[in-house]
Amino acid sequence: MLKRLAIACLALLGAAGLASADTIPAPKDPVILTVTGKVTNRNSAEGAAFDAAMLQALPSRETVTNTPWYPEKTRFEGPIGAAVLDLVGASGTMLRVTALNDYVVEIPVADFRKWPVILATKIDGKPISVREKGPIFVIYPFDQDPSLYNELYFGRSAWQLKTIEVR
Ligand SMILES: Nc1nc2c(c(=O)[nH]1)N[C@H]1C(S)=C(S)[C@@H](COP(=O)(O)O)O[C@H]1N2
Ligand SMILES: [Mo]
Repeated sequence: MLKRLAIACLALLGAAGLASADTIPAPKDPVILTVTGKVTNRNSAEGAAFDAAMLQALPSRETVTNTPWYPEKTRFEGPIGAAVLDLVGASGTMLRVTALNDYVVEIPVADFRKWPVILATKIDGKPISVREKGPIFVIYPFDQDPSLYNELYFGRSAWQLKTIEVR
């Protein structure tokens, strides 16, 4: 009987451990990205808030590509968009992204599932300053799929990204 009780307690502790592993810790540094809307894993009233270190810890990609924004091939690096969506438990089909300059554009969630779109936080290995279209720049893998190299995807490449609303 006592043994059964002990096993039950351990099972409960195990479940609690898993649940806490799923929650997102509070940011320690300034928040640079907030994901709102249809998200289940939250760490603030608005949704899931990230500082630079939290984004840095996620699976990332390096995209080296020509772009309309820079005269030369440029190396971008940052978390994979799909990893961010998975972490926050996003369930919608559309992302309404907003930039510091109040630029707003809609990105289908399907884009993040189809391609390794990154939320670039580094350019040529260095953090992207706000003046240089940072701190976050949505970058499609133009290097991998040349069919992305057109106005539709340039328009979805929001720079100075601030919030993602999942709807
Ligand atoms: N933050 C922000 N991102 C943005 C835009 C913008 O005005 N603000 N314009 C978009 C559009 S429509 C295009 S074609 C490219 C143009 O970027 P550029 O104005 O730096 O050439 O960036 C996209 N990302
Ligand atoms: Mo555009």
